[in-house]
Amino acid sequence: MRPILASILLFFLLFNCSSDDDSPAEEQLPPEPITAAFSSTISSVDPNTLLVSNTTTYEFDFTSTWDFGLDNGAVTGVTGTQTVRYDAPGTYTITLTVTAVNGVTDTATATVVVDGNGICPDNTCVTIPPPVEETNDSSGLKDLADFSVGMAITRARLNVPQHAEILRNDFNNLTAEFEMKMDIMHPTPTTFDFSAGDAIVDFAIANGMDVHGHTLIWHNEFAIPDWVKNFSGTNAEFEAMVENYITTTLRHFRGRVRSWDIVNEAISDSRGNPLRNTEGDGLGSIFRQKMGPDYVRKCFQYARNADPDVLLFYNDYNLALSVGKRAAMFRLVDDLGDLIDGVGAQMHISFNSPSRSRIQDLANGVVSRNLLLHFAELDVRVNTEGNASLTGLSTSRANAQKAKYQEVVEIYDAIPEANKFALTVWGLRDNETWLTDFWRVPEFPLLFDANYNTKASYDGFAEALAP
Ligand code: 9MR
Repeated sequence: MRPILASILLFFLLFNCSSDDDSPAEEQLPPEPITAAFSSTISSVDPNTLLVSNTTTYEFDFTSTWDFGLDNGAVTGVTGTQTVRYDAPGTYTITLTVTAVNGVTDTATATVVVDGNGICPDNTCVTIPPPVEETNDSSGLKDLADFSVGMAITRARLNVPQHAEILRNDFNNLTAEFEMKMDIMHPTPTTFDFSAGDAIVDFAIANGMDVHGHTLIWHNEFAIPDWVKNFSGTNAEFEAMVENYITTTLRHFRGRVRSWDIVNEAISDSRGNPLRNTEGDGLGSIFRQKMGPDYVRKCFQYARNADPDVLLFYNDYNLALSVGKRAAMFRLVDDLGDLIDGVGAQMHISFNSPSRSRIQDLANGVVSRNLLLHFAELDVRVNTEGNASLTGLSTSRANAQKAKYQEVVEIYDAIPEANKFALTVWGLRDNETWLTDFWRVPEFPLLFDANYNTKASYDGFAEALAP
């Protein structure tokens, strides 16, 4: 053997002998075991979407495989935050498997619980109690009517047993009097608060009632938060904010709220009834100012995109009394075409006005357009003289009020089945009415007195429906 070959052979022999008990550093296993970890947060714009981030840290290379518990199986090699949508209620398991270069693996798992509202934070869902047994004798207003009979409600009043009992007996369609408006639901630029709305919706579902959402976009100073009144961004940013607000709200209540007033009181009472715009004294609309003349359509489109199944309404007042305002409303509604499902005609009326024929004309106009009609916010003033010392209803005024209630219900009851939606009364007891604050005189416009006794007006409502 030549000397050079002998030396190479010797080198390999030496290397092989020593390798058993003294491995070179590059062949050692990575020193730390790998530990899989991830975090997740619910999307702020879509309650059914989870944002999942891989937080595994490791000093050597590793691969990651996700299984989000959905039908599409495992995915390997994706990086960054994963956006995962859980549409159907149920319980899902997310599994992250990480594999180190040396083949060692570890897994981390988390459970995702989804209910009708979306993904449940900390897997804690609001429990919706099962519907209660009907305890009444089926003679309430809702039992007499072949349309929904609605009532304005606040969260606090649901906790008053007598109040709740009357709701269950007579009504089956609830509207939040103020707690499903923008000032409550979107109190700061970065937060939403649906807690009061959720309580009202939960009560309704537990008692077999529907909820009419009221109202997403309303210019009124009492319905928008200060940060919107003083919005500091660009018009494009304002519009994006409105889209996000409508989308977030409709998705939050999806499947639990049957219908929404998308835009409320957009039409001005001034000559020609244009859209409210830059009028002072709280009569202008910041939405018109920032989003342009097409803002109503934009809002309806955002709503339709967010929840294609919920019924969309335009809601306004004096539509029976004012021929001009009614015409302006129908122009707006006609322009919306398929984006709108129904008209909410607020019925803040008086015992002697508007006339039966004007109310009928309004109903006819909605019916002729194949839209749903909501006689919304019904109350019938009796103190039109503004008597500051009025303490109650005279018999003749009580009977006149009864007749007007009966008239309104008869007109509604006579419209075709296909156009019927709901007739909603704006408050239960006379002492709860907003009209006292508004007109600053005593008022008795509702179906129940302060002691929860039915009034003649209640009988008028019932008699209009009697077989
Ligand atoms: O009756 C409602 C009153 O309790 C609220 O303070 C107010 C502001 O949210 O809204 C009142 O309801 C209004 C309704 O939402 C729209 N049409 C006019 C009603 C009376 O102002």
